[in-house]
Amino acid sequence: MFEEISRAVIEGNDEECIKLTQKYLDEREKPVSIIKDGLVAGMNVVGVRFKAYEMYLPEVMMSANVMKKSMAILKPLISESEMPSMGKIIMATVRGDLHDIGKNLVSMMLEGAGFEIINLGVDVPVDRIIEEIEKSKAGVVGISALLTTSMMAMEPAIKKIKDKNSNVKVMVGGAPITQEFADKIGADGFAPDALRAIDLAKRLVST
Ligand code: B1M
Repeated sequence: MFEEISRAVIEGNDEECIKLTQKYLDEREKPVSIIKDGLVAGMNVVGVRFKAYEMYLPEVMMSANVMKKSMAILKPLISESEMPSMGKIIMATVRGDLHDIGKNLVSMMLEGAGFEIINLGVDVPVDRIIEEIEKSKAGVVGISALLTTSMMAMEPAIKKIKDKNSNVKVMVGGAPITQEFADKIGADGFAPDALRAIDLAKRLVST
């Protein structure tokens, strides 16, 4: 039914995707169905192809952006009960680090998988994260670092977050981060890429 819009997402064709979104709405299709069976289905294919090295990063980012544009049209039309959130996740690049391409890609993919993302940006002080946990009641925090210097700020940040909110789960990622490092600094999980970040986030919200 929604193969055409899935294809538009996979091909990163924003004009086509928006045109089809509007067409389906005119035909009285449910916004939730367009999202789940069209956009998310397309993004799932992108994820699988990315993992299999059949698609590269710029293409994945184009697909995620295309999906975002259609989501902006569809989201205001649906109620919370029609499409319940998978959970809230606060995303931030650690203090001292200005890299955000990977974190934003992970955020977009998580959003596509149904999570509500609160993206705090780059160079984020831990106190800002803690303030947001209290405000949003998010259950998961995702911290990204791309520098071997800034990754050292992760451990004290995690400790402070956990001291204040013992139930909050912290996931980490970024090019220099390894599973071993994540375990050593007390993170609840590590994902090497955006796709595995989705699996990890699903696991963290259910534990
Ligand atoms: Co910078 N930089 N950079 N840089 N930069 C690197 C990281 C570097 C490896 C380049 C190099 O020297 N070869 C190097 C770090 C070396 C080190 O620490 N050992 C470096 C350096 C040194 C610097 C500066 C210090 C340079 C300078 O000014 N002298 C400076 C630092 C500024 C600062 O942060 N304080 C700097 C600045 C910049 C730019 C601003 C110019 C720009 C960033 C623009 C931006 O992000 N808006 C930049 C860029 C683009 C890079 C490279 C080229 C690319 C990074 C990137 O976006 N990769 C990078 C070299 C490289 O990696 N080849 C480099 C693509 C992105 C999709 O991958 O972020 O790894 P990545 O994300 C992946 C996974 O890691 C994972 O999923 C993503 C998708 O698969 N992931 C997560 C990421 N976050 C996750 C979070 C999760 C889970 C998974 O859960 C929470």
